[in-house]
Amino acid sequence: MSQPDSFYVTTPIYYVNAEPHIGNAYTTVAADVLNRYHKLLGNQSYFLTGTDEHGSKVAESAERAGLSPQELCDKNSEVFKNSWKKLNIEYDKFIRTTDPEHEEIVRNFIQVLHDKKYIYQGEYKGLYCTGCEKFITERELTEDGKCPVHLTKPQEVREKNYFFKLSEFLGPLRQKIESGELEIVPQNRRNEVLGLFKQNLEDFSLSRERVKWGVSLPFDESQVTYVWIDALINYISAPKYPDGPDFDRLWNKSTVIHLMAKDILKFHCIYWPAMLMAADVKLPDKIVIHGYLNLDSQKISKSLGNIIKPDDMIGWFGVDASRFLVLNMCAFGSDGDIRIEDFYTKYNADLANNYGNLVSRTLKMIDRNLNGILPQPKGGEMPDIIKEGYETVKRVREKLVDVQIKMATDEVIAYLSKLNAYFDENKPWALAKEGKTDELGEVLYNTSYGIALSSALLSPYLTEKAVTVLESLFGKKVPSEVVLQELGNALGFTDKIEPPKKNLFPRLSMPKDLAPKAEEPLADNIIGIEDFAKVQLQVAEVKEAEKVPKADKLLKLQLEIGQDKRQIVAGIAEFYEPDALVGKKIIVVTNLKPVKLRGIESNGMLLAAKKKKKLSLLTVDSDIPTGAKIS
Ligand code: ME8
Repeated sequence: MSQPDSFYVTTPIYYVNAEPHIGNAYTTVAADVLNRYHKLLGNQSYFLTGTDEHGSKVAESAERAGLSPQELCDKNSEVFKNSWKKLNIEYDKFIRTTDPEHEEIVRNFIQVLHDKKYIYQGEYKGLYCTGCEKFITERELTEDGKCPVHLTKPQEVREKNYFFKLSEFLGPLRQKIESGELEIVPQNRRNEVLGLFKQNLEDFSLSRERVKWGVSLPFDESQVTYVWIDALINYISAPKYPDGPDFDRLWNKSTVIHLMAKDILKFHCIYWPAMLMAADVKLPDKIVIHGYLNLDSQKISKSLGNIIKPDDMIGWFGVDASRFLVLNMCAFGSDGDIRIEDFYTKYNADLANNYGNLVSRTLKMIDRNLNGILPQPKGGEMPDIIKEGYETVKRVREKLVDVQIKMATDEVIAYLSKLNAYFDENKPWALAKEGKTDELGEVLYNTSYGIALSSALLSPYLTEKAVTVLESLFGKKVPSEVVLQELGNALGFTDKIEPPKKNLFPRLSMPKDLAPKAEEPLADNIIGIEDFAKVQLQVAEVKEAEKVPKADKLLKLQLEIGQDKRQIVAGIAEFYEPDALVGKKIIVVTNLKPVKLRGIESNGMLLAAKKKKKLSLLTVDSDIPTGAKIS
């Protein structure tokens, strides 16, 4: 299949309610690397990212910060831009959904759907999670009724809304996904999307009555466009749907690739293409869905507050290595559990040893033993190690067609390992000692050739350091794509090769304050807080108390615990008269399995301190309502 030569790569547009974290950086670096790879391999590529600025989530954050929604958006979209700048992200356009041009295009697009009669009015009732900015079903909730992502209780919402006739497009859309006309990768996510068609996919509401911070509907100004619909339209508003000068080139004539994590798959793989079909607009070509970066097995997310910021990474490893590491800890498509020490291990293995050290050893030997001059190859067949380099370029290209970014990188790293082995097996230091200058020149030329190819292939990540290496080898700035265009030819290295002034990637050890705290060995009788948290303790008031007949030690107590009434049987008759207990506030374990004592049900256990022949009930030292929990 011949590849089109023009690509249009997008990331999700991120909510501005908080700062970017490495989860957002993951997708953005992936898109940036993909965009740079396309160009490196001789194609045209355009890269769009931006911020999602409407909706109740942003409005609520603004209110908490004492700002107007627009002020918060202006401030935080800059934070995103700055973070991306620090990470050397080179986007072509940064779209904001509060851009007036975007807002106008949202209204135009919705009007088209309305004119084509794909929008109707209805009433919406459901559970809404503000964190997700979406309705969630009872089935999706956790056991205690919370959103599984944000661990907050959703709100019950009932309002008049406008609905999109999704049902009309489900059949044709499914067919487009099955036939690969709309390609969803990787395969397991495609299957997940196809699985959604078997569930009850209903027409969805595309407007909101309660929400004020949004783009008003063109045919009913009392409602705003649902933030998700507003956001999805960014992909066509950026090239100015329907007839802006770039629309045809970027949307219709390019391979459109949307990148995102699995959280927003339904919006992108079902709602968005269905809306485009309704408006007679071409569909995206490829939807690429990656997994989550997890920290301690929990998704890194703003709402959960367990974030690593891009700045943290840059502080630990510098820009180039951060770009490399954030993307290459796990297969693109799978979830990756991050431990910070794994970043250090990978940094040292791939960048410090495999790449940086090889560059340094090779260039130093050329400088010292060959006066900085590599001999031209004798001609004839290319040596295997260089042919292997060409094969690597080919394999990288193949992996990128499937947007298997990590696999593409692994090809380069594997090639660098072979190059290191070639260097070590040929012992250039011994050749130098023995005065075998021709052979030495050949080994160092071949290694430098491999380094040049690897640097070109790593340059989408190592935007600064790979360029420095190429500059050392060629004596001037040589774009990576030019190096790759020379495949099959001898490379014209400079006649004054100098080793980089500074160690490219010095070995690093993890600072002590980042190391996970060693767990204290627990004595046999020590429990963790999670064990204690299993016991539910509450304040109760004794309403009635009486002796249990024929049992000297037992009292039967009737308790009030908040709204709850309970009976317990306690072995305190030797220490308390029943009447003295009435009105007392005591502490009770309220999640004990009920038991029967002398045939009487006891539904809880009171707490008391006991030593020798003394017993004292635990109580509270100020007036607090019954039912109050103890922690
Ligand atoms: O969903 N691992 O914005 P958002 C990997 N505004 N990727 C992660 C991640 C993690 N732990 N956490 C976030 C929205 N991401 C909408 C999008 S698009 C029309 C509207 C990345 O700020 C990943 O790409 O919540 C995910 O899909 C996106 O951030 C969600 O960003």
